[in-house]
Amino acid sequence: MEKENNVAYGDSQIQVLEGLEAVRVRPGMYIGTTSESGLHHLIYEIVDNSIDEALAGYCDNITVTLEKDGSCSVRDDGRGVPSGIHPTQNLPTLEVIFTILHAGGKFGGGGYQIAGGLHGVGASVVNALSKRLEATNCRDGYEYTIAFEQGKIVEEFKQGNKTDKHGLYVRFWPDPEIFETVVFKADVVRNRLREQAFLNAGVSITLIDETGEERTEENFCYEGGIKSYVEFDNNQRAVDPIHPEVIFVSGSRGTSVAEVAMQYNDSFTDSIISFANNMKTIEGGTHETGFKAAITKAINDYGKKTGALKDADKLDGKDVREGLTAIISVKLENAQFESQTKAKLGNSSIRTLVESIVSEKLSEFFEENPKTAKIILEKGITAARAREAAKKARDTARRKGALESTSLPGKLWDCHTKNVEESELFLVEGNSAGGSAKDGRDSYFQAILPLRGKVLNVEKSRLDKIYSNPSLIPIIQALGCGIGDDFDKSKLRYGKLILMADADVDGSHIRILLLTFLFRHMRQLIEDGHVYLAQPPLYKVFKGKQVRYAFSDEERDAYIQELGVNGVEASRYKGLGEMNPEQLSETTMDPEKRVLLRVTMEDARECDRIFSVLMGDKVEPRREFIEANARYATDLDI
Ligand code: 1YM
Repeated sequence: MEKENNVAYGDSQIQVLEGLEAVRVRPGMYIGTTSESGLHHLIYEIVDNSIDEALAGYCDNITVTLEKDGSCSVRDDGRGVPSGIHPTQNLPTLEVIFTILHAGGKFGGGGYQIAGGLHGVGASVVNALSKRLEATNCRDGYEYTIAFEQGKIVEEFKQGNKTDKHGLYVRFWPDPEIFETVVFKADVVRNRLREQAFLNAGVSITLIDETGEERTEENFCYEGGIKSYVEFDNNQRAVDPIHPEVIFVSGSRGTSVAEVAMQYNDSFTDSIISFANNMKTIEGGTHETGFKAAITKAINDYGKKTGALKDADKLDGKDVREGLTAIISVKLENAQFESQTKAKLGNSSIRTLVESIVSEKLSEFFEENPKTAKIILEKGITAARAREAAKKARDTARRKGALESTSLPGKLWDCHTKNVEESELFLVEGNSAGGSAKDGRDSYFQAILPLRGKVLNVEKSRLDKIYSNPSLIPIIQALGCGIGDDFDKSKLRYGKLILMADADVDGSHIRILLLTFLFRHMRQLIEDGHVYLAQPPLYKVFKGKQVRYAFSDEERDAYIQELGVNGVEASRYKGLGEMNPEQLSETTMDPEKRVLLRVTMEDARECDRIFSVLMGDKVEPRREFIEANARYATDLDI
């Protein structure tokens, strides 16, 4: 055996190093990406091992600490890792766990961790991608320690002090040579830990954040598991349940298990979040398909049975999902993940499992809870009627030509170019501002559509109302691309849709109403980056012929200083309508001078949540709506 750095390299260690080196050479293969999301995966991998120990019944508490020095530590009070030499690797088990890819009972076979995608690659990958990793294992009356740098042992496995504690402690410093960023975000970690606490009922997870000015500590522990998750999601979105109980069903077949929690609320949208082996499946998959089929069948069957639905009536999937919050969690061996992002479950056996347990047990639930069953059925029937009404309203609107781009709204001042790439449509609050915008525009590529009054709040209205709404129809007509199921982007008439409203609370309200409409019914326009917010100035500061436009109080004060005027002379705009065409052009419309904020869909679900909070019935959560409004505005286009 050769000795180097006090470390003996035998054949097996050389294999180890080659293994971990492979992880460093192709980190993407093991953690998906080396961006911020990959960085956070390191934490999840370690925490997953503690959660497994908790699920095995040996661990009560897991503590994750974001340390001041940028490292992260995870501590559990489980059994600790076996303290001896690994029987086949002939190395300390503690070393094996951090050095052999997919080693050990948990990392090779058995359990659910051998999922496809990113999950369960384990502690050795975290070690390989860390600048340094330290582990302290408490078991059998002693403390044992080991430390690595970039996967190589730097402090050998050794027995330390006596202790009657048990459990494993791991602290790691992510390697800046590997990751684009090595700064953990407490928000990201918090959401994940909370989610894991919901998915693993009764497991107590504490997050300590030492990185801020003040140390914070939060605990997540939910005896109700995914039932509590449903309640939490409803609260987050500020929707009100329409029946008292969260419905819970679970079942298993062979080694696969599935559980579902669901509850209906008074909103018109659904929030279905699904997981496979505790990984969120954003794109759904077989478990979601099975669930959707099952609730459609169970509700229709119940409606037929009670006579509420005639033979000819049938609720479709969309009807029975209106206002539904549901969490679906399945655990299975050999999970297959599909799609680019590996966020879609592909195993067909899971579809059958979820479908059969949900349809059977939901039917049972309906029998035993006729009051709730009636409420749910009625919600579906109302949704179906609204769908019918919407279809009629759309057909009527179509017949009148109101939705075709061939019939443009009377109030539209169109532009000359037909080139979508270069054209812009300004939606302008108020007629007088519309007039200024019309005169201040470059009519070659800029079109103006003045909006009269408040836009319909689509969060509180179904499609039938939209198809007959005087504030929205002109927008649909001008854009030309249709809405909802009829949406066809190839018919879009303008490359940029620019919302231009006053920089006050009313203006913000109009912006949010328009964004809600676009988000719900022309989402792709936001996704593809076609939607912008104009930024009119708040102040004009002038002295003689010298004029400055200020977009904030600070800027105003700076201009007052610069021009040497006293505050009285700095006039504040009360609205867009107060600007003449030249001023409006100069400050807000001319591509050479204006500032536009592009509306992005950073996180569609978060966006959805905010829209629900802002536009739902509850007043309280709306208070901070201006703050929330600023969230959409992230890209600058100057
Ligand atoms: C902070 C991270 O990894 N805890 C942890 C890991 C293990 C055990 C307990 C454990 C598992 C088993 C038996 C078993 C692991 N052990 C192994 C291996 N926390 C953290 N807590 N005894 C203890 O699965 O049979 C791999 S992980 F391989 F040694 F069994």
